[in-house]
Formats: sequence, structure tokens, C-alpha cells
Amino acid sequence: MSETHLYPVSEETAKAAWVDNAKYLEMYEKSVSDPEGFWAEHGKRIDWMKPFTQVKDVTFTVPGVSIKWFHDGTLNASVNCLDRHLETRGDQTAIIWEGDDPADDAHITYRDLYIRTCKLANALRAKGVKKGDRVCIYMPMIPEAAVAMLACARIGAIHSVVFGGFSPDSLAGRIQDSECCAVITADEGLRGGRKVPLKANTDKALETCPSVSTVLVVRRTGGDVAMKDGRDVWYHEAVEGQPETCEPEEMNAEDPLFILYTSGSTGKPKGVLHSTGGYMVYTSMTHQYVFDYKDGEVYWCTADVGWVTGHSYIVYGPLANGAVTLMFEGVPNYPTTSRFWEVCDKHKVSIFYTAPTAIRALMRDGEEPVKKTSRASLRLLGSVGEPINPEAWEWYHRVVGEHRCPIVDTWWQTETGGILITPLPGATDLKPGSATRPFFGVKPLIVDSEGGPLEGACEGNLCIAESWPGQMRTVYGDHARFEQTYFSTYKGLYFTGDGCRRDADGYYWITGRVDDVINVSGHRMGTAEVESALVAHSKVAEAAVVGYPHDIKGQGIYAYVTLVAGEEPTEELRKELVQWVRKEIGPIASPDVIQWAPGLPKTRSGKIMRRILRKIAENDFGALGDTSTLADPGVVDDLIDNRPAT
Ligand code: 6R9
Repeated sequence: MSETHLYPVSEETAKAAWVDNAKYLEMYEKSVSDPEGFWAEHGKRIDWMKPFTQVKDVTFTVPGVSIKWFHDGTLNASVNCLDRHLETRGDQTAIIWEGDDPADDAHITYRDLYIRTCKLANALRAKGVKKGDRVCIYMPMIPEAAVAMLACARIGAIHSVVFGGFSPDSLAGRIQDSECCAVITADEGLRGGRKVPLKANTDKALETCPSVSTVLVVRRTGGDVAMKDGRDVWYHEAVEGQPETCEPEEMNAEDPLFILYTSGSTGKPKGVLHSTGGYMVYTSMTHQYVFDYKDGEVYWCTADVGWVTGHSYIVYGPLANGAVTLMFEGVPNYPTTSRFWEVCDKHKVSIFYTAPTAIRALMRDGEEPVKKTSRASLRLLGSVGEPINPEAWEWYHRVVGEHRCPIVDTWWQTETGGILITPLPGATDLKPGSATRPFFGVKPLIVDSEGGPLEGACEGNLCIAESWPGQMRTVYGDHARFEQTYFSTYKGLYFTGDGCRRDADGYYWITGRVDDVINVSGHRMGTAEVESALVAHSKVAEAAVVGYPHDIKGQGIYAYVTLVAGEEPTEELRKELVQWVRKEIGPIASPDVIQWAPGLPKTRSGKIMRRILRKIAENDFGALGDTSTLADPGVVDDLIDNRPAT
């Protein structure tokens, strides 16, 4: 990886920014030497009903991991995103909605958003939804998705947003795990001109979800859907006639705000639980400093609200800051591959935040679709979701940003709530491919495989040594799993699951996951989930799934499949299995490669040697390492000989 390219902060950018390098160093130093003092000051950036007097009460020791911030304060997240802006910016746009069809768009002011949220909050209360209840949101990227989140927050209900691309089974699993009492969905979603049957999927999922007694359905496409008597209500009918104000629930800082399911290295997805006070402080603060957000600017994060990036940097962070946040229903290549840049021109976007996979896909179509647009409004670019390769970084910088826009490569996770390692545009000289330096209050620690801390330039496993306010608090319903997953690998440290290198300048370079999680187009996927979907097929005896380098997706899904005796490996069956996984989990989990494996390399104790399968998938046969401990070394040769072209 070349480190020769350095993009220094321009004087102009430094001067105009919230923070220049001197200020960054000063604030960072204060944040780690006196976290209590630092966060006591910055905790005031949001509105409290009852101000906190306690700042931090944290232990990372297993058993007994406990994380509390501002824990005697009370607040309401929706009040912070709405009510507090009404006087100063009630008529300012809060959300610019850009539909899938370029002819569809809408501007929603803070006052509109407030009214819509209150009406829905009242409708939910009327349905008996109360503080602490879980509500599932399974929606397309329409303003009602944000309204639904805020309405839950207003009445103290815990939302659990499930990405609209997930299958009925995946949806059901998530609803069951947190025993949601209601689902908010739409008739159909619309992406790239194609319809997504959200209500039909919900109906299918709810066959196995007895906890759900209410379903609110937004009419998005007008498509024909079944409505179940006594359970299903049209959203527009439910909110009709509801009062335009709604008393917000007074929440403790540590009361849960939301659950968001994410893949781990084993078993079913974990319900990552975030609480209210610390999360609001941390997301609003990072949104302001990382994107150097100034009043009135149009800010666009292209994520879906089904992922944490949508929660923190489309909805909560920007709205807490009174920003203009753009919400996009569509996809980067519809109707054409100029769409992103046309939307930037149409809405005068200043700050644009997307994923490396989108950049790589657009790169493939060359510069012309970008260059035929103006992009004059852009001043800052962002990247998130996976490591950005230096080639993609350079292209983003040169072609999209015309060398004018700094790029913030922001490293963080569903679990971290907000950005932890990132450049600040006015402070940090950039190196393509590096997430650069820690945000305020964040203490990264690189450890070797025994947990020994490494100093200076080094490479190892990335841990975080101290808590920050946006950190997840538990795995919903399974605190032991929380402790086990994040705090037991390295004593007293939060383990991220990522590998990382630190260079001589103290810059961090994330090298990717070191566990059995793969990152496909910025989406996290547990290989175990894909494996269990495959073995659920009657013709599959065994399956092992690994990631392999993929030009566009970052990592692709490579599945080794052993069929039950007597089944023939045919092209038809291959296609059937791909479809099967799509149906079981969702399109994002479609295997890119299926290799028929008469046998899998196993140790004598029966453990699949994933290291070897990874190497074969990577086409790296020279580095297989020691295969002598295998029960049957011959299977490796067979897999190498029959590796399909990728
Ligand atoms: C926000 C989000 C988290 C995992 C994380 C890491 C990878 C995210 C990255 C990055 C390198 C970046 N990741 N941002 N790797 N550079 N800027 O993506 O959350 O879906 O939970 O994924 O994504 O591997 O551990 P999530």
C-alpha cells in the first residue's frame, strides 16, 4: 500500500472549518486526559429535560460489563431533532426527499416533520404502544421511515428498523427476537424502477410472529395488498385527525432508543441496543465535526435507514443539528449512472457521504457520466462501510471532487453508534485508504493475538480502550453474549473484530475483519448465516462460506457446497441454491460463487479449516500453509483442481 500520496489540508479549508489541526490536537488531548470534563462540556450540546450531573460510569470487565453516560439526565430524542428547532428554523427544510423516479421529490420543513411525527406518535399511542415496547420498521426510503423512528422515540418505544431488502424469514427472526408489538411498513418499495413487496413479505413473516397486533401500512406505490382485519391499518387513516402535538415521553439517558440487528461471526444476528443520551450527544457531535457541517448546507448520506449509517447520519445526528438532510429512495445507476451527481446538482448538495462499493461500481462506467454534471456545490466527500482502496479514493477525489473536496474516510460500526476513526476536514492531512486519526475521546489500541498492546508503527487487532458516549449498551436480551463477543477476547478492552495497521505518523489503516464476518458491498454478513441458509436446502449436506476479493463489492460470497449422497451437481441446482439463499436471507446474501465440494478440509476433530478455504477462494494456492493436520489432505487438491473461474 503506497503511503507516498499525502493530501494536506488547504489553508482555506482549515480556516473555514470548525476545527483546524491545532484545535484538534488540543481537544483530543483534553478528551483523553479528562474525559469527564470533556464530555460534561459537550454533553450540553443537546437539550435535556433534567440536566445530568453524572457523566460516565463504565466498566469493561467481564462479568459485569456496564456502560452508562449522563445517567441521571433525562431527555427525549425526538424533541432534540424537532421541537428545539421550531422557533429558530421551523420553516427551514429538514428533509429533502428524492424519489426513485427523478420526477419525484419533496421538501419537508422542521415544522412539517414535527407535525407528522406527533400525529404518528399519537396514532401509535392510540394503538396502545407505550414506553419500552418494541416497534419494527420495515420501510422503503421515504420520509415516513424517519417519521416512524422519531414517533417511536417520542413515545419511548424502542424501534427496530429492518432493512427492506431482507426476506420474510430474516424479518420474522428479528421481530421474534425482540417481541415487537407493531410493524410499520409500506405496500411496496420502489428501487431502480423495481417494486419490492414489503407488505406481502410482512404478511409472510407475521405468520410466525404472534407478538404483533398492529401493522401500519404506508401507501407508497398503490399496489394491491391484502389487509388483515383487526391488525392492519393504512398509515394515512391511522394519523388522520390525530392532534398535531404530542407530549414527549421523558426518557432517562440510559433508556433504550433503538435496536438494530447486525451479523456476527456465529449464529443469529445480534440485537445491538443503543440508549438515548450518549447516542444523541455522540451522533450530533460527530456529524458536526466530521462533516464540518455549517447551518443551511445540504448534506446527503446515501445509506439506507435499515443500516446504522442511516440511523446516525441521515436521521438522528443531522436532525439534532438542525441540518438539511437528503433522503434518497433510489439507486446509483437508475435511470442512469449520472444519478448521484444529478441529484447533487439538483439539490445543491455540499456534503456527500457514500460507500466504496458505490464508488467502485461507478468508476467502472468511466468519467463521462460524472463529468457531464457540474457538482459545483460539493465541498466535502465521505466514505463508510469498508476499507476504501487507494485507487477508488483517488478517483473519488479527482473525478468527483475535482481535487477540491477533502474526503473523510470514516471508520465505525453498528456497535459504536457513531464514527470513531476519521479525518476532520480542516485538521487532518489525508492519505488515500487511511481512516487516519481517532475522534475526540476515542482511544484505539492495537493488540497482538495474545492481547499484548503494540506501540508505534504496528499491525494487529483493533481494540478501543475507553468508552465513548455512543457505544452500544448490550445485546438485546442477551447481556452475556454482549460480554462474550466484545469484552472477553482481550481483557478490559472493547474488541472491534477488525484488523488494523498504524503507521509511523500514527495514522490508522483498517485492514478488514479478522473474524468470520464478511463485508459485501459494505453490508456485514456472518458466513455462518449463509451456511445455515444453504444447509437448510434438502439437497445440501454441508456448506462452508468464505469471502474473496471482488472488484466492485469489496468481498464476494464464496460457498463450498457438499451435496447429499446421490444428488448431482448441475448448473440448474447451482442457480437454485443461489435463489434459495436470496429467499432465505435476502438478495444481499446471494452467493457469487458456488464450488461443489465432494469433501471439505477438516481437522481430525472435525473442524472445517477455513483458512485453507479462504486461500483457495482467493486463488492463492501457494500459501496454504500446513495441511498435514487434515483428516484427508486429498480434498484440498480436489478443491484446487476444480476451482471455478471468478
Ligand atoms: C458503519 C458501518 C462495520 C464494519 C467494521 C469494518 C467495516 C466500516 C469502514 C470499515 C474500513 C472504513 N468498516 N467503515 N472498514 N474503513 N471507513 O459500516 O457499520 O455495518 O456495522 O459495519 O465495516 O470492518 O467493523 P457496520
